[in-house]
Amino acid sequence: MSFLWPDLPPERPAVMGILNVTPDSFSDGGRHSDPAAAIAAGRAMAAAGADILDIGGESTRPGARPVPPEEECRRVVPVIAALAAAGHRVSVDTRNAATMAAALEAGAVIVNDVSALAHDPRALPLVAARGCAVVLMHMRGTPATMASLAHYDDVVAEVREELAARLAVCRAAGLRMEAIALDPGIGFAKTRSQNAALLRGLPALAALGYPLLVGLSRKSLIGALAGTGGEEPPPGARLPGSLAGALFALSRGARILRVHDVAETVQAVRVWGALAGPEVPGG
Ligand code: HH2
Repeated sequence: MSFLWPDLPPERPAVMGILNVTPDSFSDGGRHSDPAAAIAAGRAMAAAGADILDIGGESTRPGARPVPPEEECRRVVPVIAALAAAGHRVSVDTRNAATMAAALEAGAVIVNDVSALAHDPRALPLVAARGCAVVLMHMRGTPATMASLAHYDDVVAEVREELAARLAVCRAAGLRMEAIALDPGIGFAKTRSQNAALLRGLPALAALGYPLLVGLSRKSLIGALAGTGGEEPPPGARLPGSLAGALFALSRGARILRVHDVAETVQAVRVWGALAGPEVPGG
């Protein structure tokens, strides 16, 4: 299947910068809650090399409280409109069809839904009608209930089966299949060891034939793997571990990395790509 995401470079991995316009996101909550600060942060990410700006107005951290779509739109639409008007490729991180519609209207070109278009029954027909690009992420339950649903005999096989089932539903609903990217949903209804198993098992998910997006930036898996003697670095101190995890994900077939630290990731990806590619540039 060819990769038809809105004109992303085919020859190198893509970097998606995370811009949460929320008071409560696990890592950057409250940093960009005023639109001007969020727009400036988005411009800075684009200047640092982000291929996509992923704008969200609802935290999906474990136990987070749902945000009504009206409030979510109030948070994200002005930011999306300004960044899309400035020529940046914008995705909207939402589970709500009303927010998707308003975001697409404001210039977003990708819908990133942690529920794989299952949370809101109007989301699937909306994305099918618009023909926009979409990220289908694996999760069980909701951010409020997912922690109790992390039971798998074989996490890689079951996540693959559940994503394949979602793909079948999307196909039947008339989605543009070449505009879909899949995401294992690191940290969503998985324990830390299940998250690690999924990263190792990415080739089995890539075999479904869709580009893989991976989001592990600053997540608790990184804290756990980086920690020593029971002490884990807090989210803001997880950059080195996040870069190591990102490069590992690329080596296992990830195509798009969803990250907080754009400039650092772009540099790491560039070096990794040059070394892993056929020739080292520069002679
Ligand atoms: N992770 C988060 C949110 N959205 N979307 C995709 N496709 N993949 C992910 O792994 C993913 C996601 C959670 O991270 P973050 O946005 O930094 O935090 P919060 O949900 O607290 O806003």
